[in-house]
Amino acid sequence: EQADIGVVGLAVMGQNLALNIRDHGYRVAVYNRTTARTESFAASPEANHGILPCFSIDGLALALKRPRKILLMVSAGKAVDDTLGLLVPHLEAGDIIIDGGNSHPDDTRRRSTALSAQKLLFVGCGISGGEQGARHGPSLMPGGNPDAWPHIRPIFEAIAARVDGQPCCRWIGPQGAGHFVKMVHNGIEYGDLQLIGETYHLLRSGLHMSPEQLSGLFHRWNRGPLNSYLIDITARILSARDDDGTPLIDKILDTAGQKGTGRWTAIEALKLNTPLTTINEAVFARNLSARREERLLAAQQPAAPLRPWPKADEETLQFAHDALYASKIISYAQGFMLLKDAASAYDWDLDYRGIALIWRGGCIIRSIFLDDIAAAFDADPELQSLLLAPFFAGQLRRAETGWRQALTLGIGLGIPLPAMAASLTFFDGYRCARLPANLLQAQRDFFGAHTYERTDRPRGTFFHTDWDPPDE
Ligand code: NBP
Repeated sequence: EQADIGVVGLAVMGQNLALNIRDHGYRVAVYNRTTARTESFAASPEANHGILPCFSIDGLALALKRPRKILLMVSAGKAVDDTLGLLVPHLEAGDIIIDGGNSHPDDTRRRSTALSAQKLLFVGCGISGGEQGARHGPSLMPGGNPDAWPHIRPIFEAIAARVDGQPCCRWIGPQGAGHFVKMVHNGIEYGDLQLIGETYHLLRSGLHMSPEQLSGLFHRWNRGPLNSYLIDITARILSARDDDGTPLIDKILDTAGQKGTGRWTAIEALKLNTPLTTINEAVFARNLSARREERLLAAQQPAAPLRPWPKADEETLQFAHDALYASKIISYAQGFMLLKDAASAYDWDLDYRGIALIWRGGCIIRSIFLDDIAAAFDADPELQSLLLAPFFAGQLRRAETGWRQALTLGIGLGIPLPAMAASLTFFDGYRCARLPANLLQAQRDFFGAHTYERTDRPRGTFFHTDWDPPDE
């Protein structure tokens, strides 16, 4: 009996997705470049039925029902091109290849165009949720050739996470749209992690709260508007103890790793002129954390005395809460702003409400907050920015005082809060009816004759002043 779908690449993600698909009643053919991996997977107790190991590409092609559906779960980048190069000669018109890795959206666009010329249907699918998501229900963001969607939809909707009975899987758009949305999801994840980290830093190093106390606080916050997977795991991490009974968190080295999807998000924002300040600061903060030796040298430099520590009273904790919540609103507003800018640059018709809904399950950024975002787009599908939605505008108004207080506290105590500060200054800039760009335009006109527009003349009329006439 032929298989319904093939999975190529049997590392963590490929194995778990193959098992997840099998559990929904599909027969799955599997192939991996290194045969030993295929053998050990096929021999594992979990793979004892419905999994068909293949040891060559042509064997895989023969094992699949037509049109063939092949899910690639290999390392992003060159491995995808190498694998496509080997696969394509064994496929025929109408066959479907889905790249489920974290590929760059530009690569997906390129592959999509090249493969459609060969009459193959290429899909770039963002898959979120890591190992657990892959096994029990990921969030799926498929995009690419829309003709592929009816063929893969039943399988994808079956294996996806579900929230309120709805699968966390929607067709995103053509070409690289699915991978773009996944990339922004990862960028938002960077922002969330950094904002939680800054809050922890302020309270742990600034106010000397113990990991135990902080665990309790995060558990408490998890019952409010911050309720999310990341707040939950933070609370659990902070209560974990090392073998000697002391808090494990205090022993973990403070240098962050990264695989690059946050950096891609930052770069795409720069390319599209999107002011994605919170996520960009989150990327920079990881870069700074990685320079540990340099930081240790700098830490030995004499410093100005700081004002004494205030107490961690309920009011101060509320400031920290409000700063985290408000900054998170800004970060998501900027993330959706980037999606909108990409949609207009690439001519995609993105469903912003749908995107918020599919991030509610399976994803690392899953939270009740995403329901509020979906509701905002539901109330106004043309919504220009989340910051203009009455709900979020109201939440920011309520949080604003505490947000400013928390940042003032951080500055006073010498605790770096780059993403929170970037969020607040973005908020202030976004609401500013008159920015100092008038002076900037004058300066540009002064040194480069770049011209300027005037407040008292129609837009589109450009003026130049001879700022520095030679002395008579
Ligand atoms: P890895 O990203 O670690 O990739 C390992 C797989 O790629 C193995 O099957 C390996 O085959 C194959 N591969 C490589 Br490397 N080079 C190859 C080549 N030139 N030709 C053919 N196969 C090649 O696996 P993963 O962690 O399961 O992730 C798979 C994808 O899913 C990645 O794009 C990743 O970014 C994405 N993703 C991962 C997670 C996660 O939590 N891990 C979450 C979401 C998305 P071999 O056995 O022969 O070396």
